[in-house]
Amino acid sequence: VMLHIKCRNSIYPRTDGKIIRFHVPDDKVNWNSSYSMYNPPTFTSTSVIGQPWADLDLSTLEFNPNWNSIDGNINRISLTGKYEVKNGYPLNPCGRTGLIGRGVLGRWGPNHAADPIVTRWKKCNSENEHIFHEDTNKPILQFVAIQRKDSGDWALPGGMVDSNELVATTLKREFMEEAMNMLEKSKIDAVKIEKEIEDVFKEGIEIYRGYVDDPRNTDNAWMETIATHFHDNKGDNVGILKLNAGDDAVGVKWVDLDKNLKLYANHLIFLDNISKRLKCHW
Ligand code: RP5
Ligand code: MG
Ligand code: MG
Repeated sequence: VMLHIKCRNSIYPRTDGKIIRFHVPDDKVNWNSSYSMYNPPTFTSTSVIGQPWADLDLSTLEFNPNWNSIDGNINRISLTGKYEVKNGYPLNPCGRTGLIGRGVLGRWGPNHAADPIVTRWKKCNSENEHIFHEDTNKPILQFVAIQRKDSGDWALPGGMVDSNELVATTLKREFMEEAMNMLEKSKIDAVKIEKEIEDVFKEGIEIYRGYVDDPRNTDNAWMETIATHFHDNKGDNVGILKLNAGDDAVGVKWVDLDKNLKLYANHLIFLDNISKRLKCHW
């Protein structure tokens, strides 16, 4: 498991700085290392309470989730393996975060997301030739990034897997919502958009499945994702799409892959994997 960083020693997001995580040094992250002073605050945002997509509070008598299993139509299985449940509360498989509760996450335990990584080669407009990076002499690859409304960070256009939804559906849906503003389009345009992305989304290669080092994670709720790569090699499918930010994205653009990018959560690791695969500039 990874050493999570973005969900430690920080102010909890979307709380106007009111919720501050308990300090967790690197050597106290693991649940097995004793930390007798550990006394984190408890926080579950009012924004999740009573929502149809969210769990009930664990103190609710009639709420008895089946941990580590498919619980009705809710997937409570972690991609990281079996997680522990202590005093009725699931424990973050990557260790302490300095916060008890659910924060702004809907589910106790794993919250499943999917991240589409859509790429094309950077080309010279007039000649249709690859552009090589001057330092590495390797061709530059570009991916579709969105700017998140909540944190302002640039990120992959990913989102939560709805209950009973296939991951393949989530990947397409979130791309269309966040990078193509599908929710604001007319029925006719929506059908056009679906048609336009069809070819590229046909062939995806899974490049990551597991825990996400997301700033919203807590000791009892965390993000997990399946990241899938869709490459438009000739650049004539998504390569020519009209990008338009929508839903919880406030910006969208093609970004050159580079190891120095600053991205949300641990999204940069996913791209590192792709750079090795396609032997592009990194
Ligand atoms: C990250 O949060 C995932 O990798 C995915 O990109 C995203 C899903 O959450 P929302 O965008 O729906 O907030 O952990
Ligand atoms: Mg979304
Ligand atoms: Mg999203």
